[in-house]
Amino acid sequence: MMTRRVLLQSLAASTLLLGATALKATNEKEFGKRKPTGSLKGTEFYLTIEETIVNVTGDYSVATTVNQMLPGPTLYWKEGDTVTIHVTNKLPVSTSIHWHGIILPYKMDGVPDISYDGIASGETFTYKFQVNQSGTFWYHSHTGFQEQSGVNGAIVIEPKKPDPFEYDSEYVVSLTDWSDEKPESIYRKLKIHSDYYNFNKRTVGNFFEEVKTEGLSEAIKTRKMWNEMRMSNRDFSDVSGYTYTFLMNGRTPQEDWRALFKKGDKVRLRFINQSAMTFFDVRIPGLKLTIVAADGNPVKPVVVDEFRIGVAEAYDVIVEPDNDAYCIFAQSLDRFGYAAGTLATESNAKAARPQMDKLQPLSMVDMGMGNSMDMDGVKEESMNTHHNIMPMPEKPKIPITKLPIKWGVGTAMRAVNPRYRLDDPGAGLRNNGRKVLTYADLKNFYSTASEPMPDREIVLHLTGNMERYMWSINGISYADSLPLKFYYGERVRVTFINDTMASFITHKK
Ligand SMILES: [Cu+2]
Repeated sequence: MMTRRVLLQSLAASTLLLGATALKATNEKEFGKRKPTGSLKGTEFYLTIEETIVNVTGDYSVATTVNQMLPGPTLYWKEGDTVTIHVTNKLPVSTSIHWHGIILPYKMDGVPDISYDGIASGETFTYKFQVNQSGTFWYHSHTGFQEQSGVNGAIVIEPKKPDPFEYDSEYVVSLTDWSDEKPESIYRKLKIHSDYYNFNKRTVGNFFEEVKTEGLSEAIKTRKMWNEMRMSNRDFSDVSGYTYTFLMNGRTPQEDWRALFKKGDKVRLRFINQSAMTFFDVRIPGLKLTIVAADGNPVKPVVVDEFRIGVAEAYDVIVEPDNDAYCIFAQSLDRFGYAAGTLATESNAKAARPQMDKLQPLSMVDMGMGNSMDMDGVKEESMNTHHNIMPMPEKPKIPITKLPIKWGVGTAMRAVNPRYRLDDPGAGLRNNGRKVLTYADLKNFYSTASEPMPDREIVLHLTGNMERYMWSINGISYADSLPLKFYYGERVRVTFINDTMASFITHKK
């Protein structure tokens, strides 16, 4: 446990971190209190990135913050405006801000070593670009692990012409995963033991349960198969609630972030997953959720009870609450914890918190193996019966560029027969008695201006070695990779096949 004194000693011992003035200005009572996440509006913005002492879990810890807020301030822009954003780096190291999903000139994109040099310690970089879209987005540092330790915030862009749906009030609901541990230390532990934070691995007790339900020989076979694959079917996420506290708009479940509404109002909730590694399953017991936009783009409304939100995704949801209070409940995919808040008519109305769902073991299907594997006599049907998976729809023939895959220690597994799974709610959400959103439910509201068919398709395999915590594309690490060649004006479809059991985010622009 880190006490304030130890922290101060470690601060004093290191040459980095807060200036003396910041420490002096913080009196004992205020120490560790967090500024609530505020918002900034207009066309000119000033953001300062610095280290701030915070108390999220009961212990003092150091966050990298934007304007001393965790998460950073929500930026309100207007479609058509030109925005100017001055970002000052008061960290001892370099930083950057990347505008996630925003279409802009590449020099304004904020990715160090690709679009600019980053922002050196002590410097200010001014971003300036026209805003040519609308909806719910976010920004984050693209340097080191600063996004994990706090450099992230929401962006809300008001459209030129009204959105194709109605609402009376709105809130941003940002989800993050906070750790008092330095992200560098989490990463180091994962490099040494990839299952460091995963305590869900099978135990002897589980084995005897399996023997009861499956019989001895089946249980041994299953166990042997998983062991041969050198992984666990409880391996949901690498960094679990053991180190993470899940936050809703920067508040812990105990602090209970609250949003007020008037009965009869339609409330627009802009959910953004600003976490570093956590997928959340979100629901508001007692309310139907109408999904009206995904990643900033309006979709044909879909009514569901629950949705899974991956890292960096955003969903706009409309609810029509008519009781006094509801719980906004976002449990982590590994069921180690949850972020939660309250939607209420008055500030002290309370809503019951649901129980977290039980963990369902992963199946071979969850690993993208479908029924193509026949390992040690394990019947394909037994792995595939609990839900239906549609076959890959037949694609019109277009030229496909398949790049060679480099096999080696970094390419530990391969999805032999990847399947169409966009209509699958996903591990832990199948047959749970609730209507769960799937990617197949998402249809763009406005048709695209471009031709529906691409000129060319490029297939890329996301590869890796879970045990070594090594990740690559087509077996080639970033350091050794060559750029993909696109021709100016061509329309390309890039298909990613995830050969690993890990989840990935792909940036799309
Ligand atoms: Cu991003």
